Amino acid sequence: MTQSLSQLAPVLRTAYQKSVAEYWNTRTQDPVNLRLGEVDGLYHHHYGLGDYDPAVLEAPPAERERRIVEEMHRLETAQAEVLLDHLGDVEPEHRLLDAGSGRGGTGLMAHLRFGSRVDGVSISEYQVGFANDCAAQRGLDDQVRFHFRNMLDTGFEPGSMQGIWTNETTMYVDLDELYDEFSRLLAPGGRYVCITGCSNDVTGLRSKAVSRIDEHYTCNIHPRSAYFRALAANGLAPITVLDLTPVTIPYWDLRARSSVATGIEETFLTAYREGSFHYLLIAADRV
Ligand code: GPP
Ligand code: MG
Repeated sequence: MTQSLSQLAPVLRTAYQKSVAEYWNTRTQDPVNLRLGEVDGLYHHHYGLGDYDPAVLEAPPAERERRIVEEMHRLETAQAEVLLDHLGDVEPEHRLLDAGSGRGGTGLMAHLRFGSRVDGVSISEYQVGFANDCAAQRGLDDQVRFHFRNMLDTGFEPGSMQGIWTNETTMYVDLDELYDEFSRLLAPGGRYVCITGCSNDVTGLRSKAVSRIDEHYTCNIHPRSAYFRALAANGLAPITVLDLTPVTIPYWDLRARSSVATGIEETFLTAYREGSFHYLLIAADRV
């Protein structure tokens, strides 16, 4: 693995990137992610998919919170499985990149599923350290590595990656810059998978609820059409597009009733239900 000359430049290059790094570096006591990750050592920074078991809400008080946390974690892990389902045929000799790797949950799952070497990049040094500790605890630190690098300029070799994914991270970057880098990194025929929240530009400009989500996470949610424009402009041809909105709503419903709710739950439910926001999966091939 080599680093490009540009990688010698600072990882954080703009005031915005510094504020995003600051947000994730100081978010070290977040029960909504830590309590869930403690269930099995896979720490996620994305939302969930699928129906929850309503019995968890009726569990006796001594068990109720634990069962809700386990159920939310199951739904978040199911979301990562859906993402990995769309990476296509990945062999152990292939390399994979997790762009915006958080605390490393999806990256570890990808290695466990495919046997491939996985690299993750994040602009949060705290998250990189946390994710590498998780990999080491599983004895996988030679196969799954997390790096303090910018996903807009990763320093990995051209054509070195068979698969790349972004699991709820594209709202932190300019899509043209991002897909320019991915198109450089992907081997011909390599696959990119994106799960994201996007605003619905069919109905006009962003809604109040979408603006609230941006404010809450220090992000800039893109309109739906921006994804397809930027993919096409950078040699990435969509093969699958799934609207996951109906299958993520139960997760938010359960999360709103849990003790780990953060206060953003009703905003997501409003945005999804009013149709101003979608939860989308896009898989695209490098042409
Ligand atoms: C999930 O992370 C959220 C983001 C990466 C940013 C916004 C995503 C959108 C789809 C708009 P998290 O697990 O840290 O969030 P939370 O702590 O709220 O569970
Ligand atoms: Mg979370």
